[in-house]
Amino acid sequence: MAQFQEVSRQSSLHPKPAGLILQYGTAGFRTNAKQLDHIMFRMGLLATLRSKKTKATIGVMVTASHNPEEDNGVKLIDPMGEMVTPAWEDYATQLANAEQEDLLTALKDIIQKEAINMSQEAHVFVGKDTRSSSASLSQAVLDGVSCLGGLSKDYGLVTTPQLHYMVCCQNTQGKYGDATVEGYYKKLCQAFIRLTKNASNRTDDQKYLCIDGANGIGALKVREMESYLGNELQISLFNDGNKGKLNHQCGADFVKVQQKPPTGVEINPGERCCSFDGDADRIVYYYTGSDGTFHLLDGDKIATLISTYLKELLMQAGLDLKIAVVQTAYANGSSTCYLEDTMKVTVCCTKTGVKHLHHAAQEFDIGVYFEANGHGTVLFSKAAEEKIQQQAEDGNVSDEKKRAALLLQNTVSVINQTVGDAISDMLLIEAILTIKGMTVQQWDAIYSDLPNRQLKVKVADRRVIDTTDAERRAVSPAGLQEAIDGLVKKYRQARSFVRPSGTEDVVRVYAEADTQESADALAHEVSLAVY
Ligand code: NG1
Ligand code: ZN
Repeated sequence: MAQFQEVSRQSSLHPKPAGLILQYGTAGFRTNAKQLDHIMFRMGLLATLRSKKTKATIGVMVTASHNPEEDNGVKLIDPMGEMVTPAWEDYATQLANAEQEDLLTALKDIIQKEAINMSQEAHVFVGKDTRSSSASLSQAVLDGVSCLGGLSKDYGLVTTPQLHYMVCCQNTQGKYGDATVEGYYKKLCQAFIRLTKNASNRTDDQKYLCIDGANGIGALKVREMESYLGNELQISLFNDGNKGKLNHQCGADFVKVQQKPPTGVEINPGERCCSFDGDADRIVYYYTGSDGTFHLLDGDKIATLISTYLKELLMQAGLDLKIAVVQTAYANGSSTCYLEDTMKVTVCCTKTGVKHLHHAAQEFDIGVYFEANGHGTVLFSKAAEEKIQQQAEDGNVSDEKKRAALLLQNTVSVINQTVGDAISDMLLIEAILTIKGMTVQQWDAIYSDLPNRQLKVKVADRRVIDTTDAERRAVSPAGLQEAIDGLVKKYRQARSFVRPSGTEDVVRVYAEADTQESADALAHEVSLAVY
């Protein structure tokens, strides 16, 4: 077939370095950009097959998120904006690792196993972040798509969640919104403005927000969005990419892991600030006290704020919908206690990685999911959205119930339900603080985090560590869990676990305890037990 000849011809322009083996991990492929040209071409091929198979548009995002500028990566997006299925992750790994002369065989193998009709049309949306390597790498994806006769739309520079949104809009025939960047801004900003209009006596302090753009795509997109916000949000944007290096000493991952403010941001005491990561799918908030102490409001605090707000609105609207919060083992113990004991909401714990949280959240009427690092969103079931809409439109309900239902309706619209989205989460948080008339300090005071520490340990082979119970306990190597249990017993309110990273060649260690000294000491001792 001509298509396969074209694949052979073009693949020689995107050769695989012999012997290089890469794995499609939690966030797709991610490594030094120099090793990725063949991967990108092949992911263009695979996305085209996935589109033919699903008879829907598939997304391909070129980004390495919070990794250093020298890295890059690629991730496929399924029709509803979600991650691809495990079987297709395996195909991605097989196709990526086939030596040059075996590529056609590997491709035909997938076509046969999935019984793909090669005459079916294929549509692929492609997006990229601001890394210098992203331009040529996304061109390699486009080359892969065209080889197999797929039609591509290149969105150019977009955030990861924007591309997820476009894919979902396209495959729902516009029911979720317009598959354009402008459509995205209009939907989110209009909902935000409707929400904030509900607040009486909104002060200038409430309108003012300081953003660290991590010198990445999020900064560019915030600038683009500003004109859609009217004067409802006044943004001071730092680390906008004009001077600094992507993710270097800044961004959500740096702030969360280092537990300190990013460089490049002028923070006045008490001021509300937030940081995006390199592809704007994560967000954390923070402020400094008048004594200079740093206060972080991470994904757990965000999940608590959002779920409290939603629970109150559901009560006011007289709607009986089940709300749950989905977390991972990295969630601060205080947040879990507060949610379960004080808020009385269901809390689930899943393995690390957004696809696990997303999946668990789909089981509820309303599922709020956040990783502690600030990646998360809220999912509303179809039935929940319908009930909210009915209540908002019902002529017989009280004004109070109607007002709450209308707020819920606009809240649904401001949220990007396809994936965690720093821009959408930021608008939601800003709206909630405004509606509740809450300062960042009051939000922070809902509960106090247990001091914690995260460390990375380099080992010869991280895969020797196997875990169970949503990664909270190690089942191998033998004796490791017992050693951790013994160390944890030495400290108060302590908890610790280890797991192999899905995105870096390291083992991650997490510890929390009653004081920072104890958390640091426990993390250190556990990391020694990992060797
Ligand atoms: P790994 O490297 O598997 O820990 C990290 C984050 C995840 C997730 C992925 C994808 C932590 C502890 N881990 O995974 O939560 O965001 O990257 O980006 O933050
Ligand atoms: Zn990211």
